[in-house]
Amino acid sequence: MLDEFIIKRQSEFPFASGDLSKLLRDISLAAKIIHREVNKAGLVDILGVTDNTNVHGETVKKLDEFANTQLLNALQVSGKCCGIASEEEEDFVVVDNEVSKEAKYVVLFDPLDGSSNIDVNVSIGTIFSIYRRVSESGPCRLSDLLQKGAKQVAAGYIIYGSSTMMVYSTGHGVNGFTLDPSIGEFCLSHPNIRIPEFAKTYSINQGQFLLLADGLKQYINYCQETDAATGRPYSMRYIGSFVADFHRNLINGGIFIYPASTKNPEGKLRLLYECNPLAYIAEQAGGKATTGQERILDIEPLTLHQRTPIYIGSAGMVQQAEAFLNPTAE
Ligand code: AHM
Ligand code: MG
Repeated sequence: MLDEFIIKRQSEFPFASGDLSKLLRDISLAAKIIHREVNKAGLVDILGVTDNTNVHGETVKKLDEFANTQLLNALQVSGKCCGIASEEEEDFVVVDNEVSKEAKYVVLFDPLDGSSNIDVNVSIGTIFSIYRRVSESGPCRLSDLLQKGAKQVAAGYIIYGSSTMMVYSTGHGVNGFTLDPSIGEFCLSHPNIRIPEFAKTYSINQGQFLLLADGLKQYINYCQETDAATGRPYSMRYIGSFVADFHRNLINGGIFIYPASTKNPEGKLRLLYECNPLAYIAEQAGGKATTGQERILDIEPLTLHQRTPIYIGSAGMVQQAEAFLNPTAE
């Protein structure tokens, strides 16, 4: 069970206070509530929703707003976090209540990633990232949240797919837990996940091909060429939910790319809420995550909502893609 696993891991660190464990358990609890709503999303129409009001006269929230509220509530009452930043909130939230006085962590999250898939019954996910605050005391400041990804003390995601899974790391490998809905518990199903060095899947929104840099176009052409020795052509798999595309590639191997393009010169995905946590998981599983030029976890963030291009997944495949992007690099 997830709770037992978290507590067991904590007892392996003699000076651990249990605060990080509590945060992880709070996030997993919010995830169960989000799971419940995601699973009945299709019923909303049957239950007679009109003008955003359900049969009980309550306002029906969009699922991503619902997920955001659940996580904010869980973290605000946890007492273990002094600041929160969410992809859904313009500014960060200072948690300054009785129970949070000694809190030394900050949490950042994308409450429900893959929003275009919410209404069409395709996998979506929650992504989270935890840091130790850098300011000594008082209310949390922006600088506590603007830390480079290498400083994360834990990160993970919950995928709401054919089953719901929580995958996370506290810097000692990656473990995956599947929710057993009959008992309402996450059970350890994927211990010590390692991502294969090479695989035969690439994931990119290929509809944007003409907007891409020449080096990346050449890499995509390479993926499509026939070559028995390397198993090409590779298969292209793209769900349009970062969590779901990443999760598949984490388990089976592959590369996911959301690049810079003439349409999105900075890429699309957010550094703090999406790229850093999944880069942390990728590295902890033996994979790699870069912008095409530099390691994602080394980027010093300047703003909460900044974007970055990302190449993430099997280490050998990310290196190979980089070689096409930077042909003169050693
Ligand atoms: P969102 O935060 O609005 O859901 O956008 C992020 C999503 C990612 O999950 C996914 O990888 C990407 O957008 C897909 O974008 P595109 O439709 O441009 O391929
Ligand atoms: Mg998102």
